[in-house]
Amino acid sequence: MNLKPCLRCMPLKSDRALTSQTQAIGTNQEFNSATSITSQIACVSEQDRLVYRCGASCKFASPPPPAVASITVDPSQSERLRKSLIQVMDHNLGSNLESLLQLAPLGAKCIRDQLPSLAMQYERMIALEGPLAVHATGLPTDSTIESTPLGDFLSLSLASLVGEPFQYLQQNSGRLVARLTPSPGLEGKPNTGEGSGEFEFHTDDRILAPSYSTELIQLLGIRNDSMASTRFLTLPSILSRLSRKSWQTLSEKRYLFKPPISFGAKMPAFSDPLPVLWQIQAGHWQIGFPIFNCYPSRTDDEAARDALTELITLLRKDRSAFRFVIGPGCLLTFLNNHGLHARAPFSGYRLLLRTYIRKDLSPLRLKSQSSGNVFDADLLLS
Ligand SMILES: O=C(O)CCC(=O)C(=O)O
Ligand SMILES: [Fe+2]
Repeated sequence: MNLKPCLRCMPLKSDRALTSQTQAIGTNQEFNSATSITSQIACVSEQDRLVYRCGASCKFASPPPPAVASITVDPSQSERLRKSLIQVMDHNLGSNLESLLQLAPLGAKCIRDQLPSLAMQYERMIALEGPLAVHATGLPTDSTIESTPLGDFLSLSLASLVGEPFQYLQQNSGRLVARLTPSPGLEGKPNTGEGSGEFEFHTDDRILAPSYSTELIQLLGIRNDSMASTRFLTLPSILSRLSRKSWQTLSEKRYLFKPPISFGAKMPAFSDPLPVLWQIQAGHWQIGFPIFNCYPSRTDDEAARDALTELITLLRKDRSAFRFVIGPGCLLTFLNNHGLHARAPFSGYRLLLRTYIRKDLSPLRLKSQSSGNVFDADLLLS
């Protein structure tokens, strides 16, 4: 049989490559029907991860791991972890975030010892060798909402399993572990973590270059009275439904992005022209796309507008995203640029602790000429 390279083995390079790929592989519907005819050149969708096989030489022949790793922490494990984290914190002079950050490697050791599967999934996720998201329930939580030292310490310790936590000065009062709850005056506002209106599909902080923005977004639930849900839609699931033409257009520098509300009003009105989709290496795609803050860079670029409309329509119709209620003791951590996330509108009290995590903060430190873990986003632009 004449085996053709699969989609991931032959990444998009030029219009010519695009045409031959389209001929070789056809539409996504055809991927599925091809599966039943031959498994040799099959491109199958397993849950929402795409598995492409183009024969024995295919680099991607082994099935990928599940998109979301789910971990249930039982009450005795949770209690043990609470005690050991509190014991570490007792060595601390105060519960301010700077001193908790110093102790985070010790907290990470407690997690590694007591919840090894959670630690392992974090490591695999950030290495891009495992799930795109990790979901855990039953983690120890604080009993009050005014002060959350245990949640703060757990957040920093989890971050320290795989890298460093960080924050931007302009967001959430520059608090390293952001407290996501409606801010006075912003209640009901859509498309911001500081409001309670619907937060549509997005990645965080597209306005900043990928080397200055977060790799992981970690959300730890403290309270969620109306059980508002958070959705995560993986990039493979999006790409499997996007036309090849729009995929190509969206991967070109033809879009402008507005900064998020949470960055305040001092930012420039728009980014330079950027793509929505890009490759970090051949066949490994990433996405940076706040659905509510993206525009074609030229008003006469109809192809860019059509591709954007196709993507937005697909997302607004989506019923396949993973859905989580991040209640007390629930953790959802995902790769920012490997999917889109969204949150339903809600009423009642809700508090999540959000931590941004990168393997390495040196690009931000170098660019902003600052040390520490909180960065002035203005210095990271351009
Ligand atoms: O509140 C949530 O569930 C998600 C919040 C969010 O997406 C954000 O703050 O960027
Ligand atoms: Fe977000």
